[in-house]
Amino acid sequence: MVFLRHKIVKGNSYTYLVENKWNSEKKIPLQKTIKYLGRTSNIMLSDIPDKYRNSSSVITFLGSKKNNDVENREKYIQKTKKYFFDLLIHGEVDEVYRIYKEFTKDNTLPTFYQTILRPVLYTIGDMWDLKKLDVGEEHIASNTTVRLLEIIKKETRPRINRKKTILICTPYSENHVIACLMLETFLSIKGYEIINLAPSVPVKSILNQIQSKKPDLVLISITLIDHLQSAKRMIDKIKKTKTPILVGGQAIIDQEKIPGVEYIESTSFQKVVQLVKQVLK
Ligand code: B12
Repeated sequence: MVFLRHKIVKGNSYTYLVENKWNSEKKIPLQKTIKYLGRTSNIMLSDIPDKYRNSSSVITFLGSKKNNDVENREKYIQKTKKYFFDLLIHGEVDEVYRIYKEFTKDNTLPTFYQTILRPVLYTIGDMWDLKKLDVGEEHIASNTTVRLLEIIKKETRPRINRKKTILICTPYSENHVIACLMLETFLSIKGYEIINLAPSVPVKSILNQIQSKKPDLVLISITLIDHLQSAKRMIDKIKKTKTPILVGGQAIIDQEKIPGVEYIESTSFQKVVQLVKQVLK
């Protein structure tokens, strides 16, 4: 395993690529400097020997704020996505979690969702559609993602300070739950109390929850165009409770909208939070 060691000399930071090895005879870790990389702020991908470029500490460093080089960041994002894709389709949940933790040392949770997780899932979907990925691999990937999101949910300390409750749901038969889990973790960090009913619960149960918990807003995520009709029926019933509704997801793009309901076609979490605030004002 390699890592980067930074040394401060006269106020400047200099970096070394160091290898950590286990000495089984002495039962102690041994560290060996592989390469002096120079000024921390000037390090480029090309400074790292080929063999170590895929190492997670190198990938993390190149994407961190310590190294602002745009080209490096782009390469870092591409590499992380590629690595993440492989990990997801192989169900490597521990490594997936480790990469998420490293990435979010220098990046926010929505950045992780927007630049890594969502694009990788879109790629997985496209590859499945083109028959370049087996349905089993797609299922492993989505199950691994759900596991990761459950861990993120447990770890995020919700700041329930806005005293507003948001109910998240999908239309009946909609089994795509990942966007709802992302919204749940993201909005609970923003201070909202979340009731997540996704995926696919009967409308009656949603109405029961609305009656008993009185949420201030209902978020509906629709992924499949086939579910637009059932979503419409569901929305008509929820509208009668006078609870504001915000609808999003891949299925609504360029589709006819129901009057009296807010829609969001953007995938940006910033836009989501803006609109949520606006609706809840
Ligand atoms: C994982 C996955 C599955 C998993 C879902 C598992 C799970 N636990 O969620 C399984 C294997 C079950 C599955 C099944 C199916 N799937 Co699928 N699936 C996917 C995949 C690969 C990822 C979905 C995902 O999580 N994306 C990531 C999320 C975060 O992105 P997102 O939904 O766009 O959400 C973002 C925004 O849209 C927004 N947003 C979303 N909802 C909302 C709501 C609100 C209120 C707001 C504010 C914002 C918002 O915020 C999110 C963050 O930016 C997609 C590929 C893709 N393009 O997404 C295919 C995909 C969606 N599936 C597809 C298909 C066809 C199916 C099946 C019909 C396949 C089949 N024949 O069985 C079934 C249908 C199941 C059902 N009844 O729902 C197609 C849909 C094609 C279409 N245009 O209709 C896709 C696009 C794959 C493809 N390229 O062809 N799938």
